[in-house]
Amino acid sequence: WLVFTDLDGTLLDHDSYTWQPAAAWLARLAEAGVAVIPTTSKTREELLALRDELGLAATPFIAENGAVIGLPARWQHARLDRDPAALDGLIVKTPSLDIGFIRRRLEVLRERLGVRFRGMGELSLDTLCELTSLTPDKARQAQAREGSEPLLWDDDEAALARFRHALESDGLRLTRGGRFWHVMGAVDKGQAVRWLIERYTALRGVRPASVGLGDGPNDVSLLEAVDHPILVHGKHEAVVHIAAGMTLYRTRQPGPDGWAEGIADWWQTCMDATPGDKT
Ligand code: 2M8
Ligand code: MG
Ligand code: MG
Repeated sequence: WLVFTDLDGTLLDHDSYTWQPAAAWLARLAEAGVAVIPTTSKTREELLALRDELGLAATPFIAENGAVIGLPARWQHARLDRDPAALDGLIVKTPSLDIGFIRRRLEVLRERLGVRFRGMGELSLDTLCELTSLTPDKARQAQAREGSEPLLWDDDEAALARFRHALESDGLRLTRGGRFWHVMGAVDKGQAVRWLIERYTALRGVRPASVGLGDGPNDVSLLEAVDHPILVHGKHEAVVHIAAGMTLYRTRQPGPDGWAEGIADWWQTCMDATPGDKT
């Protein structure tokens, strides 16, 4: 089994970013050899710091909504990775558009459509800290974007619809996180999840079963890509559009408490029920 999990509002509390209520389950999964793969809007720099704190340094990560994928040594493939960009044993894939290109397109569209928004790269560090309650160090890591730009939308719904349409005609995508809207190339979390499932299959010769946890609209593609989706109760639940006929576990609690609740339910229904190999 592989566990793909969103961070903010899912494994981490939306405001305090703590994961204490989920810590016991993280330890138990590590002990059972189940890989937990962060699948998030956060940047590579944020992930490199967080994965050590979370004890997830040996598993891959999906950053910037699928625009950045980090592969640790055991997930690298002798034939598929001829990547010279290996840093500290980590290979990073950037299947999307470059941040410079995205920011230039955003400026052009803002001018052409006359819409109002602020990109994360335009916010002062103070404003960003105030908005997100991140420390200055972490806020700086959040600003180190590579393939997606978070936006604060300062305009109305009609303007947003026009903006979304114009982005799509440009080959860009808009998705919604907890506080920000996010713009990136033609990638999403689900695509990156499927890519990692393929990679695991190529390395091990067996297809892994998968669990996914998320709380927001940008997690729908992630939930659709896994065998066992868990929707963590959160502030945008009303606008998380789940396809009719899709079965998923909805947690009662938000954030890391909901994460632990969903994982406990999955463990009971899928793991305790099946003897044998749990990895
Ligand atoms: C942004 O992401 C969250 C995720 O849902 C949001 O949209 O609210 C990103 O900029 C991320 O890099 C950052 O850590 C986070 C901080 O709240 O905000
Ligand atoms: Mg979230
Ligand atoms: Mg997220």
